[in-house]
Amino acid sequence: MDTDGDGLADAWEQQYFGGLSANPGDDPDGDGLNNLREYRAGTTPTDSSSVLEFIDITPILGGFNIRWSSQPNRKYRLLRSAILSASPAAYQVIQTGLAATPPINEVADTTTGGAVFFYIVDIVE
Ligand SMILES: [Ca+2]
Ligand SMILES: [Ca+2]
Repeated sequence: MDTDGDGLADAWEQQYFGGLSANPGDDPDGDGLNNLREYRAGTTPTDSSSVLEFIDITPILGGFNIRWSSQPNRKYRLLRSAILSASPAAYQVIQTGLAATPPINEVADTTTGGAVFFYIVDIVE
């Protein structure tokens, strides 16, 4: 239920903020994820150490091994671009529907052909 229609479930707002006054665009813990993204990622909006982020991206034969922090009951997709400044919409989806294996998800992208890429990890559901 989302009675104030801000995209944040009432129970979630109550749990972390004690009411329905949380704004989806605010980032009260200053970790770079706003409340809406914390809600979707399953991270804690009042704890800056709880965040969706890459842990490391390590060169391997034919590409990179990519690890990120994950939360239960989520699915992720991995995108990449050869151009860091490309808009997220221009990033290419490499894999999607990746089921969470908390606390860490790991994917080997061995399709880079030796090129350097920049990666984005995103929530599918
Ligand atoms: Ca935050
Ligand atoms: Ca957080």
